[in-house]
Amino acid sequence: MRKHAGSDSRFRKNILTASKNNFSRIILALDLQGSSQTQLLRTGKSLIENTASYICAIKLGRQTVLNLGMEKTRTLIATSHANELPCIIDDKLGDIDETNVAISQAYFELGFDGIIVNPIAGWKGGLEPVFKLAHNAGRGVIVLVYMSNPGATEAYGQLVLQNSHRKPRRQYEIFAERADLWGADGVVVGGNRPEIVKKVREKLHNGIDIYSPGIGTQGGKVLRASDAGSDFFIIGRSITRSRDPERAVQNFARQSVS
Ligand code: 3DU
Repeated sequence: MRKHAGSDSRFRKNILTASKNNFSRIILALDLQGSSQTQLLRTGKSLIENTASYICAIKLGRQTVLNLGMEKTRTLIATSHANELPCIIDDKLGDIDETNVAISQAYFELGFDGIIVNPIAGWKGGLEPVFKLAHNAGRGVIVLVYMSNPGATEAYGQLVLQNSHRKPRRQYEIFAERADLWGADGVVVGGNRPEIVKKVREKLHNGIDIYSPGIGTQGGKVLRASDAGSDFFIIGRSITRSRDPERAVQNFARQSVS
């Protein structure tokens, strides 16, 4: 397959600018659930406002959009932008092309700056138009390469025999190569798997950033992931459920740029 042009997207510039301005490589994962839409919006806004100076982006889980509804999601994204923070939707998108395009278009119209996709859909008739749509609009595409949950070994870690290779290889290595080939803006690798982060880092040739969830509540450590090659750290509950989210995020931020 021909190599696709890497993106020089506005998304990548904006996240780097926010990261430099705030001395932080922390992305706040806002997973809002469990109360009324009005209360969820209030909670989300206050979490953004209390942590904005110590993070470089916001990531909303799909459940946040479903629970908030479209209009309040738009308001939350606007709050993120008012604090000069890009906002990523964690959809793990992986359907056929037309469905993928319809979903990503709706997200981009809401104001999202980047989207997380699942490479299992493949390029042709799968993710190709999502990359085109995103990159034409200066948005980012981040590809799942290895998740953080224990069961991720079942698929991302499985051995795969491809026609083009004699020896079986791990699924995640193939996904990392695809992300490189497709011109992704980033890949997701669980930060609680530093040994995998290291291997993925070696596979990425286009300055593609590694985004690592799985820090804090799921057992990963910023410093270990960072030493292994993670660029950004996606952190939710250890901040949002802390008694003092501002202090929690400050600590993570300090570690993320040390
Ligand atoms: O465990 P935390 O509360 O810090 O949240 C991590 C976030 O990152 C959460 O939104 C989850 O859906 C997402 N995520 C993973 O935790 C692991 C992955 O492999 C991919 C996304």
